[in-house]
Amino acid sequence: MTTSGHEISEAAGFLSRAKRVAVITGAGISAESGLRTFRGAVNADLPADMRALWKEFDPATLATPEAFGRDPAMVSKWYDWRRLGCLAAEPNAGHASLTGLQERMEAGGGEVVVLTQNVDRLHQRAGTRGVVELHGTIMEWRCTRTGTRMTPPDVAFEHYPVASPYAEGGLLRPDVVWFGECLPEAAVRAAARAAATCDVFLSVGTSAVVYPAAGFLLEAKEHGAYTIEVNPESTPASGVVDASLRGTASAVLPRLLAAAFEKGATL
Ligand code: BJW
Repeated sequence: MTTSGHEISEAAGFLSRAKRVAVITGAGISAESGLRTFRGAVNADLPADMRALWKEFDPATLATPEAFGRDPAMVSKWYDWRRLGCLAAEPNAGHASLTGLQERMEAGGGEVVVLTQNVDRLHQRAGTRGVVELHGTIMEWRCTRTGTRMTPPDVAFEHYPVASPYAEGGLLRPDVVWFGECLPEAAVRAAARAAATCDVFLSVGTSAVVYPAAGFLLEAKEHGAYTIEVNPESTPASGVVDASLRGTASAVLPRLLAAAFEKGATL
């Protein structure tokens, strides 16, 4: 089901009057850049290699510190494969819309903070500034001994696991947040502040099941923000938000923002 013009128009009205907007994004916003989501329904229109990652791979054997401890070669190789996929991907109209919203609102004295669970850096490549990376980034790797971060070259590592150049016996691991690991403190602080102070909170392309990230929408709502979800499927957030806009990010965001820009005000 696709969202109606009336729903878009009402949400756009709130957006056009907002001074501060917080946006949380998930894997769905990058799906149209060719990157696989983790969960979600299998879309029959998609080729098999675009199926949700957790339908083909087991998160417990790949996305936990214990998995890396057990089999660092396999985990590193899998993440390096995904890193190369991110490098090959291009931002899409969904990412570009959020950059446009940020530029337009900042020009009018407003603020847009993009909180992302994505590790792919596509928001930054689309020109969004100050992106808060809640789950780190696959584009940087860090030494297991010293914590030193580095940006790998644009080609696959030669051997797995990857020996750290920074400490004897250390390994390089992707600088992402695995299950059971804490999110970066500064990112959590920035997200909590954005959620507590925004007038509109927009949730785009996330299944809203992974915490603490999924909690920021609830915090924003408790603080009185108008909440909007953009997702082709329903999620646990759908029953909570003020506007649930059904459709893909690249279809809905340009429509929503065009309607908001038309309504003017601070935008
Ligand atoms: C489109 C679309 C299109 C498709 N347009 N949309 C409270 C309750 C229960 C459990 C917990 C809790 N608090 C903490 C936990 C434990 C755990 C957790 O949340 N588990 C739940 C899954 C049950 N959380 C953690 O462990 C976190 N750490 C933590 O809490 O630390 C404190 C602590 C420490 C020790 C002990 C206890 C507490 C860390 C979470 C780390 C998540 N890491 C991953 C992997 C990152 C690295 C990698 O890339 O591999 O992050 S898991 C994976 O899920 C990834 C994502 O960022 C994250 C969220 O997924 P996302 O982005 O929502 O994607 P999908 O695929 O789920 O959804 C895509 C959506 O897009 C779908 O809805 C589609 O419909 C939609 N879509 N096409 C728009 N074109």
